Amino acid sequence: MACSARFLFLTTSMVMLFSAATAVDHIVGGDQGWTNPEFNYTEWTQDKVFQVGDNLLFKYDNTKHNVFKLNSTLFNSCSFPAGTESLAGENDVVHLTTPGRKWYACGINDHCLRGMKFAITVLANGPSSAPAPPPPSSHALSSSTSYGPLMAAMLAVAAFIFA
Ligand SMILES: [Cu+2]
Repeated sequence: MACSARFLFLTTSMVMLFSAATAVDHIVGGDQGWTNPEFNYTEWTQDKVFQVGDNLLFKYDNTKHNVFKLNSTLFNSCSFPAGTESLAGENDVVHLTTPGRKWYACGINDHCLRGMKFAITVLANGPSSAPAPPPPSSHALSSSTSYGPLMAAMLAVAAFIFA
């Protein structure tokens, strides 16, 4: 018993470490896919970590379901006004490119009201997303004066890139 618990812990830790280091494809709803208005998609999100770089994979029949990205107000009321962004296909891949709260729902019939909806919080992707810019100022000061204009130009370019 203790042995299997330890093994489980070890496995879970390894999975968590692995997922922290690599982009993850999250199949929305797991084995259910994006097909079942009775499935609890909110519950599905609860043991998951979503990070910038990960993908959401919506697997569904586009004659029966669709996917809307909503804001919190529309999400809470299951409203799909014209102009709201809907994904087109049958196996839609959503690239999570920015951190923050995201809301998704099915806009067919009353699926959203029945629970075919979920919200996630996308986390910034760890330390690699915020690399400390190299400290060029100290380097520039230590370099010889003849490199001054070149350094200034490089600094300007760096400032432009990192702005
Ligand atoms: Cu649906």
